[in-house]
Amino acid sequence: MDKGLSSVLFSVRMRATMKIGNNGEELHLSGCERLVTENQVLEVVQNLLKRAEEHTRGRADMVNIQIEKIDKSNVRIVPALTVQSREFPNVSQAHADAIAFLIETGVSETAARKGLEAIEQLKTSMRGAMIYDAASGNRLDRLDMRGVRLSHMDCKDKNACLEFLKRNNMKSTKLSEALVLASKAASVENYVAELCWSDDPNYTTGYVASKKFYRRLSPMKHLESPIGGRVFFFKPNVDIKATIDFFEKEPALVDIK
Ligand code: PML
Repeated sequence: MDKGLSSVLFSVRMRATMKIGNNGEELHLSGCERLVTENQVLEVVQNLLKRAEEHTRGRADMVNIQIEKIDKSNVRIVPALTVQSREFPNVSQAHADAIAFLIETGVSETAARKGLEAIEQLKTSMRGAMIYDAASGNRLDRLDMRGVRLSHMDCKDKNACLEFLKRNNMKSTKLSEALVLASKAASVENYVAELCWSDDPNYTTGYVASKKFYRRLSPMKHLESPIGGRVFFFKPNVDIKATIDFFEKEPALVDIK
């Protein structure tokens, strides 16, 4: 790796899996993305390894860490979505609010309900997200459990990001990581909305996002449920290959204030 070049950043990506069942089927446990300067790479790798080992759903059998040099001039700066929060007495009321929000952003009721059911009906965690047509509710990405994984992204200013988490009373980085991901996704052409909740059995807050807002909703699932996932809704005329390329390959730093 080149030394001392301020014109480069490093994308550090971690993915952890565990083996389940008699035939050792691979279950996605956790994944995380950072975009950092060269002198931060080692520390970030250590943190990501620790995180893979300490996942609430179990201990990883395989951890894959990829480090890739990125030319800073290719990195896009993306504004963070505006955060809102709503709490409900139960999951069905939170889901009703999610559906209403999706419809307001331009997702059809059919597509909104199909997206919600798609997450509810998952049997295990998916590595990536599903992409749905916001009008018909048909799935547009490859129809498998891999889904589409957003990659090459981070907060633009790490201190501002820590301040933001403090202001929101968050001990974990789940909120800032999800906000980075949602903001990068929302910046792409033909994006309409997103629906997501975590597969962490101890974490019941999820969110819906539009081109402007990131609305946190609680509870989006029952405590101890290991089922969570992510659905993006796009306009029917979306170029799905270009969108997946953007999600997976284009580096972005999100300006969280
Ligand atoms: C995930 O683990 O990818 C989903 C995280 C959801 C975070 C919701 C929030 O706290 O805003």
